[in-house]
Amino acid sequence: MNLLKKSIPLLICALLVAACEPAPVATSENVSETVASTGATPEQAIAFVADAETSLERLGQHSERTSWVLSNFITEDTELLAARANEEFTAAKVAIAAEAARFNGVEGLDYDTTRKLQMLRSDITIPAPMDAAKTAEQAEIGAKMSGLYGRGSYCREDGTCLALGELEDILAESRNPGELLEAWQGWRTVSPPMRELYARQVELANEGATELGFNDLGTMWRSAYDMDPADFPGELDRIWNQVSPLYEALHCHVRASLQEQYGSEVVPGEGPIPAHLLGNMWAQSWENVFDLVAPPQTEPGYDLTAILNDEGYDPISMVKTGEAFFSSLGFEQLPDTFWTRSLFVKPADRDVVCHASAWDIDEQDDLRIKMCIDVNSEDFKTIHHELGHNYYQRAYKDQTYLYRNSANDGFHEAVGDTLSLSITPEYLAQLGLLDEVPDASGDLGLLMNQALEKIAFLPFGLMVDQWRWKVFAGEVGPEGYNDLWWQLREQYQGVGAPGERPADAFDPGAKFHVPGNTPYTRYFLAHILQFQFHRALCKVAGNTDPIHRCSIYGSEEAGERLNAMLEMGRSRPWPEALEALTGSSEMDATAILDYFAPLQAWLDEQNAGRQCGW
Ligand code: X8Z
Ligand code: ZN
Repeated sequence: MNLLKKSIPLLICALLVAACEPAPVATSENVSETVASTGATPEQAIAFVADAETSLERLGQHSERTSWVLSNFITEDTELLAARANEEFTAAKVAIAAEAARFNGVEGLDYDTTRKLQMLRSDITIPAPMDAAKTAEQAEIGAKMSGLYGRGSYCREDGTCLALGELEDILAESRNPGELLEAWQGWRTVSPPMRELYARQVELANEGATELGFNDLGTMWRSAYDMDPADFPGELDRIWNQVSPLYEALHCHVRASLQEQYGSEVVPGEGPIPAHLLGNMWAQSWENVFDLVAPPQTEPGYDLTAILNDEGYDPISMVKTGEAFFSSLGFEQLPDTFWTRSLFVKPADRDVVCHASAWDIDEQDDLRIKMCIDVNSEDFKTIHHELGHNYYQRAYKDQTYLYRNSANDGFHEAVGDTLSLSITPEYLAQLGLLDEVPDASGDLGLLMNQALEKIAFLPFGLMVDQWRWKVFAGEVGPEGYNDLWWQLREQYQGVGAPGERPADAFDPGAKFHVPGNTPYTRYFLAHILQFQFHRALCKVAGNTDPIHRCSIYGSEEAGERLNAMLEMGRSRPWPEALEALTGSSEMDATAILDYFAPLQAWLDEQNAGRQCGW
């Protein structure tokens, strides 16, 4: 599924686990040194990779199916079945990673074999130790934590219980600080039981990572970017430094506006913004407080949620509209099975994982999404996000197994969002959803709305893994998890916990991707990349307007350019894929800064005389 879990499956070493040597990877962040060749030949390496791909593909598909059933039907049985399949898959991945060490230092290896061996050594999100009991324990912990999250709800003393979706609605709609606080704290009652499970999982995964020659799991995660993992954090800092002044300007204006709404008792003029007031359960995007912070007399010009409802849209027609966007770029329609096998609506009679995801069950045509769609603007965009995963998956389906993935994980998360940036007033008018295109005087409102979603997200997208990397590196133990979480939220986002947190709180666990073990830096990268993609595709489409007014809808030229990158999958290092689409091989934030330039100017005016920062 994507939430990119290119879970790879097993083989060869299964019976040889004890005999397999760890596979050191030569980077400056690692303890191990590259070992000399064991006398293996290039031909043996080619055969090893081919066998590994066959085996992993078979096990991966099985694991994917059990995860699909679990996510659509959470019970003790499906948890157990998924855990078993995952255990088998992880054991296979680890065994193969270890055995790949046989080929370290072999001379004369071709490009693909070298690249694939490196992927086999390091692309395991949660490696297990090479001890069968520990592998099983780890798989059970994973299933348990996902179950705690998926089934989680907040029950009041009077016995009424609220699911995450209902609590999120309160966060989005209420303007009553007491109600907001209750919903915010309520959802965080699901995560304290996860803390010890998480700590044990970290211990086991770190043991697995070190057995494979990595310093810790964080190093392993940072090894997936076609560069020395030691350089990756600096690359993130470089990009963050480009955009942080814009974030700080937005933060300053939003804090001042929230203070007007709630008073300085609730929102002090200096310091972090209390996390329950930003319209979102994790304060990760702030578009639900648009009405409180919007530039005066600059409506966004329309309310997409109201339009979708007035025009009688339902979940299926929303997805059809997303599909039609891709069709307008020249992509083939989705297969019939997409429509019969996907989950579009929250079932009334059972627990499902509502967090949206896209699936590629057989790595050929069996594409699906799983979402609990509500008819609103946010879900309309999320549909495009998920379809972006599916179209990427289909574009690279003719690659060999290990290359059936995105250039880096940020690319996968960026594709659908790139199309969402083209949901402009012009596009809505083309669909007949707007009678006339609002003039440029409404742009500031539109830009504010986008910034509340995209700019507000950036430091959150960054800090989740800054937390995990420190946890994986052993910088804090379980008793320090929560304090570190809030320290980083303050540092990056300027957002603070509303009041003291209970001693047993494990607030990171209340965010899907932590119990679900989905790396999160990908979303930070995606928020940068999607603007680079958008700017490049707008140029290909012949757009001459400012890029915030550009829609690539209907441009087959843009579709072709996009597809040229998508079909490369992961066969080449990501800078080459980026260059194929944008002409540049560097991730950089100038496109996002260009897009928001008019808003930045307006924010700077508003903030003149205000005390900004936290
Ligand atoms: O998890 C997602 C997608 C599925 S890959 C819905 N996103 C992140 C989140 O919800 O926290 C998209 C934006 C960030
Ligand atoms: Zn995604």
